[in-house]
Amino acid sequence: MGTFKELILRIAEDKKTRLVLALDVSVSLDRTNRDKWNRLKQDLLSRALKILEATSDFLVAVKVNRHLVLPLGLYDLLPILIDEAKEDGLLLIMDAKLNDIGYSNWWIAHHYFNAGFDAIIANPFVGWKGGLDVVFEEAKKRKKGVLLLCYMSHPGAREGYGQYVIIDKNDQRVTRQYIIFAKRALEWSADGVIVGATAPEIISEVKSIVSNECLIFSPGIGAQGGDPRTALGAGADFLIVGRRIYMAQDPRKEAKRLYMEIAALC
Ligand code: OMP
Repeated sequence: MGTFKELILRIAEDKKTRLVLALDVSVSLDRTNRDKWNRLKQDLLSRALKILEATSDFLVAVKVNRHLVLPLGLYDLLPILIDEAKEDGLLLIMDAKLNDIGYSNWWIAHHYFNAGFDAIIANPFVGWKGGLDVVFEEAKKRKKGVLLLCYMSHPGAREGYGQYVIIDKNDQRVTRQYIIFAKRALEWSADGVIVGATAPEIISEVKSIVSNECLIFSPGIGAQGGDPRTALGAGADFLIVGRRIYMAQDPRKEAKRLYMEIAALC
């Protein structure tokens, strides 16, 4: 069994695809309607499984966010979906955006890895010592992947990920926060970084730093305005796509359309 990076590249090569589905379907569970909970949760699981079945031919991985984990439950109904994705030969990425002290981060990552996730997304803002060090150790021990946020896809990303940081107090030299994060991803041996497809010029800058050592995953295609051609052209290795696929009239058709578009570009 290889590392997460090796596995995802192998699947990408075998299936000729670079598409990660963000399976963010969800449901509102109202405490006053507790009787309905089980039915609504079962309906949500069926919906998610249907989308997975329709699109899995075109995917390398499925990214799950709390939209789905919270209503389905990590050790309740979610394992059914995880097993199905694994049977389809897909990897599972947990979008946890880990952002806490090490002890808490460790437990959160430990649970997601135990539940079957192959990689987890973390926020480098919390730093190494007593922050993400234990997550990387746990991941390494279990051959799991860690992907670091580098520059997010929403407009407000510039306020944090895009801020200027003084790197030398004496001569007031500055750099951008995402440059520091890209270098940190290399230093920490992260499997990948997340850079929004909405910022292709930043994808290029990050690519020039991480080269092929660290994979670039780009969300923000479609619903957030990013474009597959521009993101891949700038250096993204994988595209993370949610609403454009699962909200489409025909998710299979939409996933296939993206798959063909990617195939023509890679
Ligand atoms: P769509 O906008 O529906 O395609 O979904 C994008 C998915 O990627 C969602 O699950 C977001 O939470 C996630 N995401 C971003 O949209 N932007 C980011 O900068 C980072 C992520 C992420 O970490 O996956």
